[in-house]
Amino acid sequence: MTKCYLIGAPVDSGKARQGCLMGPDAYRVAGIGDAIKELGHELHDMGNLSPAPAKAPGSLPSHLVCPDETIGWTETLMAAAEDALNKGGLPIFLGGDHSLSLGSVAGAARYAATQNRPLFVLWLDAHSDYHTPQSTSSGNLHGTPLAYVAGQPGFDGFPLVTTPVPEDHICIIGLRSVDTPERETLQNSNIRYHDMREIDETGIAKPLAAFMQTVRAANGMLHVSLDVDFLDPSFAPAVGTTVPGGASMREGHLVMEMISDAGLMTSLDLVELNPFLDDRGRTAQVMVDMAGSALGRRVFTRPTRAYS
Ligand SMILES: [Mn+2]
Repeated sequence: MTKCYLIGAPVDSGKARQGCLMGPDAYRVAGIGDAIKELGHELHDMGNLSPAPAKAPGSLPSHLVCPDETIGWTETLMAAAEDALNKGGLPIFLGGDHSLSLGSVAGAARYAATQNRPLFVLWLDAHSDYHTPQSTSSGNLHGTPLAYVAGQPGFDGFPLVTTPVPEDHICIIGLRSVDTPERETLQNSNIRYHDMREIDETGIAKPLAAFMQTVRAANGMLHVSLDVDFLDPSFAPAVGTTVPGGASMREGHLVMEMISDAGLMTSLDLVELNPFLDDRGRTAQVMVDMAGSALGRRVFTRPTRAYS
């Protein structure tokens, strides 16, 4: 039994296209609360939060979209993550665009440091989100959270990252849209990244199992960040950044079921759902089902097997 804290994060400041602010309510309408309770977990819905007032410094590049609001959200969500973890709970961030992860991951990292445990981050995404405010050409801060939590420079005015997540504690799965400068940065980093080509060739279980093994061996905490665009748009269309060729329904569930089997997940983001682009709520439903798998739902109960 897990104490699940639903944290509504209607963050829409990470990019120009609007709609993610409806995400938290769409998850509730799609039944995330009941799904959690049916799995035998304790449910605490913290409602929808609002960003702390903040003012971006003039030293940030002028083309950034809504930096004030994103700084404010980062403060708010860092505190919310720490609070839920301090209560012994599993924070589940109902996004909101991916800029919410600047706060959710930084908060989890700060908490992990108080426990003397390393934090690991599993990033399920079509993109690597490893831009800095200076390297992003679009100015969309939803493409920057991993760089921020890894302690990359350039995030003037954002809460100071006192406990950066080491690059080799980050694993990205699902990549299929990476800009050239980002590709170079990734190739020169210690981040583990697995693109769809690799998944096609080796299967999705293998790289995930290897990462889980590392987390377990280090007695790590694990933050999972699930971007809707990790999934193929044919069954999860409600996202502003659709890229064809994503994870299949079964690959998605397998990842979530393996996360549940491993019992290592300590916080979860559900991000980039844009209900305005959805088709009768089907993407919201798929994301709720994915969360259900990560929290223990099974078609059949069966002994855990090793994927190696
Ligand atoms: Mn993303």
